[in-house]
Amino acid sequence: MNFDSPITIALSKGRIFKQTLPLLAHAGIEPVGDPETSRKLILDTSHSQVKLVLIRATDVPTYVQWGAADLGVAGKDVLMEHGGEGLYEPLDLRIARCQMMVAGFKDAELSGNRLRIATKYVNSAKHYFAARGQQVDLIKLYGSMELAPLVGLADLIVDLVESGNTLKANGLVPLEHIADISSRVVVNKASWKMKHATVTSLLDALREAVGED
Ligand code: PRT
Ligand code: MG
Repeated sequence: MNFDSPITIALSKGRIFKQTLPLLAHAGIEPVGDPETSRKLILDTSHSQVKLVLIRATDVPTYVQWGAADLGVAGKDVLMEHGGEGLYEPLDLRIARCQMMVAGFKDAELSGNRLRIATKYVNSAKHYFAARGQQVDLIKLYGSMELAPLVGLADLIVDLVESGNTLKANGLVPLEHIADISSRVVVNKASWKMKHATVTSLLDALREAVGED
């Protein structure tokens, strides 16, 4: 692949990194060294024009929005919270898939007003309940949402569900589907214009790797 411009790609460690690697490899981009064991935050790749930066999943849209990375890979959940300002979202990589759900005890009340909802996804939860004309109190948490109903902190939670095992282990069930989640490529709007040829050829290679021709 021929890249005219240097490109920085923002990724988060963990499932997004692992599942993006084979797609990048299809574009001829492989990290130098073992990123999972290295503490380096900026990785060179087999392609002299391409660098990877490894950051928290929730920070990916911010880095790309401000042009600290030209593009990145982020979960739709993270993008819905961020709002998408300053970003294009041209490609669904169909990786790291799960569902955003309302969850709680099996017999939980879903319709009343002033329900307390604990979640990391306050914007998504706010929109979801507002669209149903329901007023709810949102409690922002940064993790372990499943605990909230068990200790009486909240009536319901909004969280990501993959196998359902985490909910089950805590005596909870998925109650309502909010959104299908997968990871998307996001591109900085200025990079899209200034580095158009390079961004386009990278996107083409990724699109081919995903199998969406
Ligand atoms: O973990 P860390 O705090 O470092 O950051 P992060 O949680 O943002 O990163 P990571 O790597 O865990 O998640 C990155 C992205 O993966 C998310 O933004 C989602 O788009 C996507 N993804 C896909 C998931 C899941 N599946 C998932 N199952 N992210 C989180 N989970 C969690 C979920 O929150 C719940 O705690 O796994 C648990 C449920 O899994 P099951 O299989 O028990 O249902
Ligand atoms: Mg996590």
